[in-house]
Amino acid sequence: LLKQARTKSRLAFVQVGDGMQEESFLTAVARGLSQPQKSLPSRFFYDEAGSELFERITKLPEYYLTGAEQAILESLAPEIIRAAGTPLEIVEFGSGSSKKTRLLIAAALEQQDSLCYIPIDISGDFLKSSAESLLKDFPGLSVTAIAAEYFAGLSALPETTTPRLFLFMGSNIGNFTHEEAVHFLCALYHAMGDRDKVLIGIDRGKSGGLIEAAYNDEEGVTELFNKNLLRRINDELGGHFDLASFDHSAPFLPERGRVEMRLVSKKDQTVRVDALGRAFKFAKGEYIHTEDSHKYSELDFDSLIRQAHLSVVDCWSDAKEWFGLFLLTKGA
Ligand code: AVI
Repeated sequence: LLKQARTKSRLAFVQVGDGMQEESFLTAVARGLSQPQKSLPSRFFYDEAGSELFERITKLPEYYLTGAEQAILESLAPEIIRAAGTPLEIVEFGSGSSKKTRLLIAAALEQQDSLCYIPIDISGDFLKSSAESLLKDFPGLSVTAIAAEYFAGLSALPETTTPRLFLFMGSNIGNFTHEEAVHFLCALYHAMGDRDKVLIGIDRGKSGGLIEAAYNDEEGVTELFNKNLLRRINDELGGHFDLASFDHSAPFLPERGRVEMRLVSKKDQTVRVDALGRAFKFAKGEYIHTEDSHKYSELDFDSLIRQAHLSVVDCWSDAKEWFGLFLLTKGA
């Protein structure tokens, strides 16, 4: 009981109000399914079930991204923390289970007695359970968990005088369009103090076959993850989607430098969504665009961050050079 109380006093939980968030699921579905090219924002994948499915994806043999990033951190976390400079606080966008972050937290606590970790994630339940498990394992840690989307989370950050290391790992930045990525990095730039740094995980350009396999796994977990959007519409908005009437598709498009996740209608069909009081028509072969996952060459990444007045101070790769971690600072 005492141990529980001790971890509780080191945990602060901030739930950012709905008014601060981007458009609601209801509005996004109404808008996204009314466009000539139907689409749904990928951030709605991550309710509790979706976050768990994503965790399963990270353990799939085909999904090389997590393993490659983990391998870099396993051998280089202390070096990364040293390059970032201590003492520091760690802020993480899209923290999920915080599994890989453990390595950075452990490395930071080797170099400073206490550490404040601020994970920002849209899945509040997931955030709470991972914070509790971190607090149990790291006595020197305190956690301020912020349940919010990225931009809202950024404006909810507490004031501090300690330099911060902002983490945006797992190729999460790849799910932004280039414009959105620049917009987000600019917002981050403005939230950063002069001594703050950013660590960004990038899925580097590589053979299309390897990339496509990662998004079309044998076990079909990515398919379930993709279809979780339709399941959410059914459960939360009174949708009548028959999940079996849609195919998961995830082609790699080299000319766009990205994988596109799609849900392809297997037949002509009309689907009602009760909460919207309307129905949506799908022609056979028509698809809902559900996610972009960009893969970056070093050159393209460099030009992206320059638009936000950030520059690379250091970078680390796995042995196969499939994944890169880039440490950025303000200025040229
Ligand atoms: C979270 N994000 C970086 C993943 C990706 O690879 O783009 C989401 C994902 N989509 C399908 N599989 C995994």
